[in-house]
Amino acid sequence: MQFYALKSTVLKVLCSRINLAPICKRNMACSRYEYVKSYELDDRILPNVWIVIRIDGKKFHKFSNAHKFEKPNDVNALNLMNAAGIAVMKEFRDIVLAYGQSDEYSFVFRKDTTAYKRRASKLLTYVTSLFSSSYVMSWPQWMDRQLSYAPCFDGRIVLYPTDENLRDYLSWRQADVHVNNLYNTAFWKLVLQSGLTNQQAEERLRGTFSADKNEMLFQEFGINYNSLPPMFRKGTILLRKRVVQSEGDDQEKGSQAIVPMHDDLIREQFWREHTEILSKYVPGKYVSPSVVPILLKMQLSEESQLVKATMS
Ligand SMILES: Nc1nc2c(ncn2[C@@H]2O[C@H](COP(=O)(O)OP(=O)(O)O)[C@@H](O)[C@H]2O)c(=O)[nH]1
Ligand SMILES: [Mg+2]
Repeated sequence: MQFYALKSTVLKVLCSRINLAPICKRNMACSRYEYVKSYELDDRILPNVWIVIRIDGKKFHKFSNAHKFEKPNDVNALNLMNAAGIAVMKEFRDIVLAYGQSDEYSFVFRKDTTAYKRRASKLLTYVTSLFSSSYVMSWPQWMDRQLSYAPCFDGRIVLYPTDENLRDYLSWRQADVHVNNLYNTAFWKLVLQSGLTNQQAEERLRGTFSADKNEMLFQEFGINYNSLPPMFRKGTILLRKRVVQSEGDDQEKGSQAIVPMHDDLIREQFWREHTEILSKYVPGKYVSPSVVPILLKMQLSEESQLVKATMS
């Protein structure tokens, strides 16, 4: 044992003299600096857990003002976020669901994904940078103003061991939209329509409950909160689906697409309708509605152009 240890020390010294790493194998291009690689940590994520990556815009309060987003909700800016979310989901096929609202997006990877050997830093940085670059690339398609400076997004990974934890996470994000959107809708009505200052509007809303804000919107502004666009009230859920024209169509023949929805995912009904999320991960069937959502229409027309191009 001692002899072996001595031999290996001698080997290390010799190797360092001739500029070779001590663990160099024959025919391997190594240098004495190679050992620094061993300082890199193994950040592989535990097996069999839901991996959620959430990105969030940096100082979007300022970014949205600088780019004159409509208040409280800018439909084009939200669709731009959705377009970037779709780009990420197209690239990472192990994402089974994504959920976006305001300046944030959450991406849920299937429990058994082996993408990038489940290395946390690889997954997090790829998703965050692809989202950011797609946001910038898609900007001109959605916004009629110039992008005046580069937006950036932070990213985090959260792991959830059970389906219940995952559902609670998504419910938490969707409940957040409801609370914020109700408040913001009331706040901006008071400011933009009733002429209150920001501070006066804040004071008026301080200590109020949801029911009070609903009542105020209805009585003072004739707005039934529940009739506002579902994207504003519920955020956007992205699911991988096979799109067919009618219920009787064969699912396998449908085009695969990332379908945006604005359903209530807190309810059991959502999980009963989309059983593939928590089970076998094969894209479920989606019957195209008469009014096809713009983000879906864009994908279907991209696909038909691709078919035309390969046929010609
Ligand atoms: N006007 C407008 N602002 C938005 C919209 N979506 C997001 N924002 C802004 O983005 C902010 C996002 O919140 P948060 O991440 O907590 O704040 P941040 O630290 O400034 O990014 C909101 O408070 C809004 O100011 C939108 O559709 N319209
Ligand atoms: Mg933010």
